[in-house]
Amino acid sequence: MNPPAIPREPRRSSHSGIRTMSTLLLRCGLGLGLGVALALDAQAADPRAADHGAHAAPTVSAAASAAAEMSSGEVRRIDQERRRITLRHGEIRSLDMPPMTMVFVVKDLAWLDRFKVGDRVLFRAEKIDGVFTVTEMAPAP
Ligand SMILES: [Cu+2]
Repeated sequence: MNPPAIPREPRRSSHSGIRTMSTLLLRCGLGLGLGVALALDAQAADPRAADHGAHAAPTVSAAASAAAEMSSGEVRRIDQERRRITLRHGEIRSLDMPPMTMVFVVKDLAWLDRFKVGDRVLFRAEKIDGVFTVTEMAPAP
């Protein structure tokens, strides 16, 4: 809630300026809406082109940054009931952690079925609500 404006000469002229501006913005918005509608039509006509435009670049950069943050480890113990996995891991730079063996909570319970004791893995660990959590996990290449 704004306090009522005190009417003064300089303000009055700027107020009319603002009104003109919002009219322009409104027109501009309508123009954009039309533009988006046309773009959507174009994508519908050629779904292959739209797919490349929308996904190619983000997928590459996401994969690259994920690989950079993955740490290597070996599964030492699996605890289905408590949703935990014990990993002997290498350095985890994002957590400033030296190599050690420790327990993590896993984000995806399916990993506890997929991986077995002795498996070598690449994983990403994050501290979520104060709990070290494996948020990504894959077999080591
Ligand atoms: Cu650790």
